[in-house]
Amino acid sequence: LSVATAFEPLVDLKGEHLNVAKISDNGKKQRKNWTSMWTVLTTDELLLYKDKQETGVKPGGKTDVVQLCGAVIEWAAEKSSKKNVFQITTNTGSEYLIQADSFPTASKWHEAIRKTVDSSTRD
Ligand code: I3S
Repeated sequence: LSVATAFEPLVDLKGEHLNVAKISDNGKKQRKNWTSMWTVLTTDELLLYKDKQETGVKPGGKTDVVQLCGAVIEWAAEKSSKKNVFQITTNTGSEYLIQADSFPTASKWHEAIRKTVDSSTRD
């Protein structure tokens, strides 16, 4: 690892619509309910907004915040009949399924979130 790459900032993915189903809230099982969410990756969180418009409006207007420090991310084909599904399990036991019909899109988010999990867990 070169010095340059070691200090490269993490990619903050610009927002994109992804399908999200929260299937567990802090260990409590939730009924699966797929929703299209405007998804934004920061250096240590995945922000889920109901609408793209919400991002600019009010601070605290986030619909949900997925803490990535100590989270686990894995592909989860067996959890859905949909394709390209991966799961994020937070360190408090919340579980989110994330899906996009486009494999490149799902793969790009999976990879970026995985890197964020790795780096925020290492810090
Ligand atoms: O894992 P499940 O229970 O088969 O998930 C399906 C259900 O949540 C279904 O809603 P109902 O609560 O009305 O059964 C959803 O409409 C489906 O999308 C879920 O399955 P997929 O395979 O799409 O994740």
